[in-house]
Amino acid sequence: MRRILSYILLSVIAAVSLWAQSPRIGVFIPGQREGSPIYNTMARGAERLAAELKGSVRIYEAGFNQAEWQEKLTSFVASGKFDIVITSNPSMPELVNKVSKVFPSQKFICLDGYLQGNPNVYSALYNQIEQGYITGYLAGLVSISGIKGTNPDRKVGMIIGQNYPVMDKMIIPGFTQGLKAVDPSFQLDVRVLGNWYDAAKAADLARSLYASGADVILPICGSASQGVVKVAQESGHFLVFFDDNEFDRAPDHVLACAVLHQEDLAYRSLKSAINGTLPFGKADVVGMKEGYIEFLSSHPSYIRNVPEQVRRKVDAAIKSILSGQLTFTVPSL
Ligand code: RBF
Repeated sequence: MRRILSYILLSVIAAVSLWAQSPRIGVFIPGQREGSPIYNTMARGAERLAAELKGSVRIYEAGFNQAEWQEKLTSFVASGKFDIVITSNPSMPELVNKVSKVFPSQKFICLDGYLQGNPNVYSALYNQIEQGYITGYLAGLVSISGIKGTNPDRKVGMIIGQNYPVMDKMIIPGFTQGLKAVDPSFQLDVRVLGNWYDAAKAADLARSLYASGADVILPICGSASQGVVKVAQESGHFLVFFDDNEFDRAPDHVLACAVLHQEDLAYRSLKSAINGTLPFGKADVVGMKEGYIEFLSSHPSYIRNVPEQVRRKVDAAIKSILSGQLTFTVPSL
């Protein structure tokens, strides 16, 4: 009996340490990696950790048909090949929660999403109000600055892939609050693309927005943003970006970029999952103070394109967020 018990114990220890030594990571991308930095950086974080620990990583792109995601996630998990599955976007926690009920021994990490209380799921939501506020504040200040490419209309645009709770309750309100901190009469014109890939349609929406008096557009539409960049370049207008450093795509037209440090968040949360220290069941909210949202205020394009008095005001706003003077309450989603 004692021999059997010690055999079982040894096998368990072997299995646990095997996981710790060479973890098998599954990355479920709800969309395509190409053209969506938020997915690419998640995959990079997983690849970095797998290389470091000599583990394996499988990256699965589920494509743009959202009706298929739950089934695809189910087959991905059913393969039983992964010690941990990581995914990203605010719609995934709900699907993961369902799939988790069917595979109760599978551990999940949901980035850019919020789910509390499932003992097999850890989630981390970005405080998108901060990212929205800073880019909105900058866009508003440049729009009224009178520099070439701006006009006196108090109008700024957004092109979004689709509406979803984080967009409607955090990103749009944060961006609007930033604009209105410059001048309460600012109007935000939001156009909905209906998908995350149609660059030609996004270009049409951008043309129409710029023609209606918007001088700055924030595109949050995945790889379709290529169409918006093209139109900004052709028509001599401005863009601000979320998620990643996008200056090189149009150095004279991209005014500013806020970035999400999703690669680090993926790397660190996977690493602590593997070390057994990730608080599964918990939902974190991360933002500027935690170092996961950053405004790229020292990039040469930013310094060249944005007048100094604007940059000084934006720096002050960032300082007040970091010091806790300016805070944004995260709504329930
Ligand atoms: N962002 C992208 O960059 N590419 C995508 O393909 C993409 N697909 C999304 C699908 C759904 C259902 C939702 C809710 C969000 C999606 N996002 C996508 C937006 C992303 O989660 C995030 O809100 C923005 O990138 C802003 O940080």
